[in-house]
Amino acid sequence: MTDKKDLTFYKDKTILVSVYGNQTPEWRMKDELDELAFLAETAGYATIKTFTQKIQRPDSRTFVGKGKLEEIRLFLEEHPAETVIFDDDLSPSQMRNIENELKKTVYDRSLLILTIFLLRAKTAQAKTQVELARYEYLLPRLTNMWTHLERQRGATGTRGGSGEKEIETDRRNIKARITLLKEQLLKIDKQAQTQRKARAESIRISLVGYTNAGKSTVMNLLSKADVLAENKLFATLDSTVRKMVLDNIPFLISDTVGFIRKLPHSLVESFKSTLDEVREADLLIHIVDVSNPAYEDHINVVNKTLAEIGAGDKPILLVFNKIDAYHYPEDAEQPFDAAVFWENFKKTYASHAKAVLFISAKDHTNITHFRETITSIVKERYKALYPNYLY
Ligand SMILES: Nc1nc2c(ncn2[C@@H]2O[C@H](COP(=O)(O)OP(=O)(O)OP(=O)(O)O)[C@@H](O)[C@H]2O)c(=O)[nH]1
Ligand SMILES: [Mg+2]
Repeated sequence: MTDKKDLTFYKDKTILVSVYGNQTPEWRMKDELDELAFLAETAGYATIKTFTQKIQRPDSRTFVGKGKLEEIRLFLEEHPAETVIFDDDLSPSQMRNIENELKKTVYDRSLLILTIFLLRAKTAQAKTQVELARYEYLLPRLTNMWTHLERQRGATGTRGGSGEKEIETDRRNIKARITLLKEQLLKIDKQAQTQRKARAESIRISLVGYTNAGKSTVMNLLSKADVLAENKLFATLDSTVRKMVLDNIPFLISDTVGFIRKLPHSLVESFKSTLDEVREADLLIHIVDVSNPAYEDHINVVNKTLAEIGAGDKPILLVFNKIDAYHYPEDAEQPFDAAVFWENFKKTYASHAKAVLFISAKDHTNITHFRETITSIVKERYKALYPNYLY
């Protein structure tokens, strides 16, 4: 969460709204809200208040119940926040209803993630992919966007006929833009495909994982690359490929966009070509931030997303990172032996991966062992590919 002293750095204040099933445990609610606040912060919003509601199923009209919405409205009368961020996706009509009630700009989870991607896209490929995903998100919501604009202009009352006409023109323009972006992406994909073909002979390893797990830090540590690694969500949106040589055996290693809970489908779709690097890899190194209490959920999200992009059956090296920041259980046996602890931990995951490792990329703990494990897997793979080569 944001340090209160830092609030002035942010251009906008926001409130967060999240609903949970009746059975959701407190720690999970806290974790999901922390993640949402972190997403908001990455997009440039400081959270001043969170509202949660436990309900069986979201309200079809306003997502949260009537009473909760009124509570939010009253809070907004007293406090300066121009945006309200929901942790889930809202239907176009839910978003419209909520905006009408609150008279504020409403973000749902997809729009928030899209906004972050838009802010952070640097290369032509990433920019085109995000723009495509954004237009696809906007298309069914054009009426909402007009309401936004009218509110900004301070217009009141119902919209006149000209608004409807302009929405129709916008719709046509956006459709044309989507077609153009798709064509541009096809061209970019073709170039990338040619590049990847040139690499097809090499053994390829891809770093994958939940956003902020430490993939880029590991990439930099292993390959001396210079990928931006920072404490922000989605610091990386492109794939970076580096050549490495371990024990005289060359291979390629790539770092790419991280995954997150409820990643908008349009983004997964449009980032498919960035994720080709993952799909075509011989080995995936799955980096997990073990210091995050929700690391198990994160592992599941990553596995599910990998399956969704067609990379669900690749050999995996499971690497638990950030052991320096891990909170050991308070009821642990005394005297506490960390080595035994991790050995037991490993057993839980042994069947899920080719190997399970525990490292700290920050403190360089167990990195030699990590390199050795990669070397032996790469060697094994080379032997299978080139059985007559002398090792
Ligand atoms: N305490 C601790 N922090 C780490 C470690 N490894 C990485 N970090 C920090 O975790 C944050 C995220 O690291 P990145 O390498 O950018 O993570 P990423 O997985 O590439 O994240 P995205 O590109 O945003 O998906 C940074 O602030 C790192 O300094 C570690 O071993 N211990
Ligand atoms: Mg990264």
